Amino acid sequence: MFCFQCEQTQDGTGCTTVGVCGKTPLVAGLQDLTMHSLKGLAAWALAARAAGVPDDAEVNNFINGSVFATLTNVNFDDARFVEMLHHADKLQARLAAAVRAKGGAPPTLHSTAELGWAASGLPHPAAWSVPEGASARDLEKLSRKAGVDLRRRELGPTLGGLQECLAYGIKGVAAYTHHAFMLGASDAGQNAAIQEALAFLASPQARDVGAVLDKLLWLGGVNLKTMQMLSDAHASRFGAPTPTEVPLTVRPGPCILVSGHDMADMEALLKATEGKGINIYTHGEMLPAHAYPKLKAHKHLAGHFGTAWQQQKREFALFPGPILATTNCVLEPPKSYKDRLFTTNEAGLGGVKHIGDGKDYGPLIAKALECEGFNAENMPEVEGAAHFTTGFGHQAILAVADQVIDAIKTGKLEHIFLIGGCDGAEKSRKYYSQLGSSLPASTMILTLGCAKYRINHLDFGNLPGTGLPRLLDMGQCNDAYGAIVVASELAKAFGCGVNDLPLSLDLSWFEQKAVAVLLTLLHLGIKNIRLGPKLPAFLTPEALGVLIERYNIQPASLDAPEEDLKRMMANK
Ligand code: FS2
Ligand code: SF4
Repeated sequence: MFCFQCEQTQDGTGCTTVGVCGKTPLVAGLQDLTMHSLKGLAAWALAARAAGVPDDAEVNNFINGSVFATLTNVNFDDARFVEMLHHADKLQARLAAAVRAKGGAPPTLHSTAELGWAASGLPHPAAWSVPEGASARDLEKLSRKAGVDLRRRELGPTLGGLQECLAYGIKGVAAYTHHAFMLGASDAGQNAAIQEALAFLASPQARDVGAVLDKLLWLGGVNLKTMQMLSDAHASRFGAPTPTEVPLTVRPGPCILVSGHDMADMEALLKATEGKGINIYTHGEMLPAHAYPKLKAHKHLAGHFGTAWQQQKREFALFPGPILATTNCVLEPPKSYKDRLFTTNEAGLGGVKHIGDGKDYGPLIAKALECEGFNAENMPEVEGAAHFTTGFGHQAILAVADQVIDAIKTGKLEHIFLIGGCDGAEKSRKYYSQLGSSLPASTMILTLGCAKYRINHLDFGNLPGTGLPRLLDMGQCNDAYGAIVVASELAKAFGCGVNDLPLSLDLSWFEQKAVAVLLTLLHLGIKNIRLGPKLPAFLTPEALGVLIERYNIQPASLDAPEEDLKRMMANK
């Protein structure tokens, strides 16, 4: 196997024997093959659209969901990928028949020599299908001909890495699009754009470094629209988030813990457990659920338990009830809670119960009633603050925009920091806590994503001379759009560009949603972004050089947060 799509990749170069995330070579191979197959299905979907075949909603959602399944820490279940590969073939055959019926043109089947992967041996994705009778192991063997490593060797590390960067950006955009779809929002143009980007990767144009760089920035623009669609979908379905204190204490009785990002599942589960005496708690990225008016109206949405995804093995083991993983980040569970863990949507783990599209929460509810639940003996002691505060979406911040603007003009607010993104297991991520705790009192901090757990236990108080809290939790990584709205509105108010505001972005990245968000920031021309804890392994010094030259992207100074602080206060 070879995988270097996330920040924690082995030795900062690539996972080659087993993933640091726990991904096996079998699953890694099946994921590579899934991406190969989806490039072909995307090419057929584009051909169908060009031929005037009506948009096929099943194809669109299947592509987005399956791409999402290959994102880090989403799905480790080899059987699900084998199913996906077979289903992709069926959908491809359906599209091909529809194109023929309309007299349309099929996708151009470029040779592997034209694509620059001559040694691959696998045909162009639009002409490839699962060989009859192939087992999962056979497919894994075959995947070695479609793997990242081979393409990188043939294309060279710079072009190969940039192509992978595009593939990872697509994974992020597809994940956000799929999240929006789960909330009832979809957009034909966005689906077509994802397919265009996938098909581009199987075209000779992708052999040109300049064309790939252009495509990366274009995809950043696609992602901006996707994040807006997701933000609008959340607000229209559950109401705009409002600032909310979320208890970290627990109530006695049966309980269910919900992790991941999916608010549609949260709502459905709250409805399914209404009046059953079961309390629902959030973990990790589900914390912002408490801020949505229509979700917090359910009185048994009781509080928050635990911190970020990388702590799940310890924290899930301590939870005396079942756990529902709605999306990333999931990890292979130890025995201590495997029988209490359920996945749904694109999340998957071999041997763990999966709640399918029919959304029958019955077994999860039965498990909650069967488990010990919280009682006088196992109530956790909460150290420090008894609550987290969340719900400062762009709507809430813009409602006090006049006060923020006034604070900047009067010098009460010297600088705003966005410290957010992903969390992860590396010790070096303590940089974000160190930076947060060293910020002067005349600063405010926007945070979002699971990186918030590096700073949201700290007491920042209010901005002196104002009633404004200094730490504003804007929500999940999925809510990054809100930060863009706030920055753009402030820039408008001051009649300047976002780069001229007293604002610095210090981003903590881990997986491919963060790649998509970064591309959006570059698409918007935002400069001086700090990125850590490590720079992406898939970008060579040459490719990074382009980003540094154009956007002054800087690695976080892990050993000297005070140096970063000084430079950021000077807008550098
Ligand atoms: Fe956190 Fe993990 Fe949110 Fe990422 S729960 S790192 O995949 O999506 O941010
Ligand atoms: Fe390694 Fe990350 Fe790939 Fe997992 S997703 S195999 S940790 S690079």
